[in-house]
Amino acid sequence: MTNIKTKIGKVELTNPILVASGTFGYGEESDEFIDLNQLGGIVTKSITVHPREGNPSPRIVETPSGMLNSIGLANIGVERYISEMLPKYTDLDTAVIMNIAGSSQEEYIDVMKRVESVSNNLTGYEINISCPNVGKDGMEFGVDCDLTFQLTSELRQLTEKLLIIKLSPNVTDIAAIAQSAEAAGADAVSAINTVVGMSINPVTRKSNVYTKLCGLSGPAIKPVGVASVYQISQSISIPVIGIGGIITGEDVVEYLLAGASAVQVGTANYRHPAAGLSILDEFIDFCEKNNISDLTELIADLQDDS
Ligand code: RRO
Repeated sequence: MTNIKTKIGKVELTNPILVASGTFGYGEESDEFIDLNQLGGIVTKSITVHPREGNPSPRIVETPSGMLNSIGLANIGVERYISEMLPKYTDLDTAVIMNIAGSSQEEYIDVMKRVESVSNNLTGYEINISCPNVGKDGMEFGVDCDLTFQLTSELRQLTEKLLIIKLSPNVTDIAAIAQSAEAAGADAVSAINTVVGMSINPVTRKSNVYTKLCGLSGPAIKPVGVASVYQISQSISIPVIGIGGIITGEDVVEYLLAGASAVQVGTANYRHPAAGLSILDEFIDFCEKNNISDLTELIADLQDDS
């Protein structure tokens, strides 16, 4: 049997498959379709200080091998997250990671302070500095090394829990942003958030999504995700969590070979909320068929031609 445990910072995950923020609600919606405890972890939907309705519809459209979204950070706000969601996580036996978003440094800090001030059993935080759909503000951190450094440093001072910075592919040099997160004390980075995309109806000449520009996810972006993980993992020493278009066990292997220590399954959850577990089964099968005794054998083990 392959040892599929993996470490992110101080935290050991029972397996490398997590579900990605924004594709799995707050975790509790899917518990009748899937045994959540079999996942390596759950990353919950982005939370802001105040509740948000999100963008007007249409806000999701299918594309070849993927989908576009412009949800616009619809969420229940931190106070309801604390009172309604955190208590539900106390019975779970898997890592629960809270994703936080904001439009200013103060907002991220405010959310984290409120959560840190109550007793909870969260494993850690994923900081969303990469939302493509809320105007310029949400992206400012993710495209700027200094802002990433400042925000990460501030948040590092507020928590001893796992601190993961989620990166945007919509930048010139994703590895440089990852280096800033590492220098400021992040435990890990996750990559990638969605790729900016657009879809137009040729007959009506209108955008198929209300905001016009939106975020592309699914298998269409897997090569972008794998390349980003590769570039990042060559540049930093903290773990990288790979995200983007994972739908099979072999996709997981690909991300690990590029340098990821774990992965998040996103768009595949829309096909079936238990996608993460079938991907996990396929991953285990692959490891056993290929005589891999420990998952760490795969991490960053990309071979050269010669
Ligand atoms: O809510 C969204 O529109 C959204 C977010 Br916060 C994000 O991080 N990535 C994305 O594709 N959509």
